[in-house]
Amino acid sequence: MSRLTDLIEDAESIAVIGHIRPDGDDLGSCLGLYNYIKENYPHVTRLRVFLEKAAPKFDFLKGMDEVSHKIGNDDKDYDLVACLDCATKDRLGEFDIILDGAKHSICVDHHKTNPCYCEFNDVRPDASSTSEVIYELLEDDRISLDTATCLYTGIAHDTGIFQYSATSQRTMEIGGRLLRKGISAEEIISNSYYQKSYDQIRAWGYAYEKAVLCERGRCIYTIMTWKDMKKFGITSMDLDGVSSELRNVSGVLFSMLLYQDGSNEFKASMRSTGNVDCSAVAVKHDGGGHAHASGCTCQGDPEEIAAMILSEIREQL
Ligand SMILES: [Mn+2]
Repeated sequence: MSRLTDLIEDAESIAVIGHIRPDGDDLGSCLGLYNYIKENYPHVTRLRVFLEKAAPKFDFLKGMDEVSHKIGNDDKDYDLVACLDCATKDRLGEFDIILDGAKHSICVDHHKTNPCYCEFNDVRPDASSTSEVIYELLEDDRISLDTATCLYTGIAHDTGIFQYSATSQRTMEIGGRLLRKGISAEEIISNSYYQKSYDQIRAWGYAYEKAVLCERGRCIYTIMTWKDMKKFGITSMDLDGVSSELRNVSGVLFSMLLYQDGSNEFKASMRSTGNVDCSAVAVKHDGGGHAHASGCTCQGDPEEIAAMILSEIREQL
């Protein structure tokens, strides 16, 4: 039993909400919890999951076709709202109205920058993923194959396939327990993590070609404008992973993808390693995340934004 399941026991209507531009961990944790409630708590008469539209590669997750992308008139009075993997209230996007109207709320997350904006908050910065935290809050023997598939997807994505430093012994144990449910781990990883479209690999190639190595080889960044994305017929969602790949360049401690998100607006997707904490820089610009993976939004010329962020990172080198 956990606070989360206690709250579920006492609720007849529940909304599960994720963050804007949902990633694998957000989708996996939200749909994992959604399926778990649906399968184990028949007394919950109104259950919905709210997420922005996700990349089609995640369509295999059970419940994806039941996700609500818009708020209806009757979505403002849930007994319980669970906000998952969402580091700030802002990142709930338009779904924040659902949180405001709910009787009770709980936030389950692993972002160390989370200010605990719900009534109850279970934020574990040491956990590899929100999906891992959700697993800890549920009962293993009530987790179905569908729920296991969702949670495994979330853990695999947020750990870079069990690679990043937040991958603990416990993470691996949970991965093993989810495998025992009979999930198709190879298919999940191949289809949702590594597989790319032809347009996408060409766009990634272009992003690499434009990458600038600086700070004596310790930093690297690249910029993708709307024009660039249009040229390859992709959206910013297709660039998910570019920043992590750039960090693989030998000698690099900090990598960044700046992609256009408004006529005068760019999003910085940052990755770092070792002692470089990119979340400190993200927070400065009203963003957030983890020490080694974070993001923020900045206005202005992208080269100037890059110069500004690099000057802040330089202090940590
Ligand atoms: Mn996450």
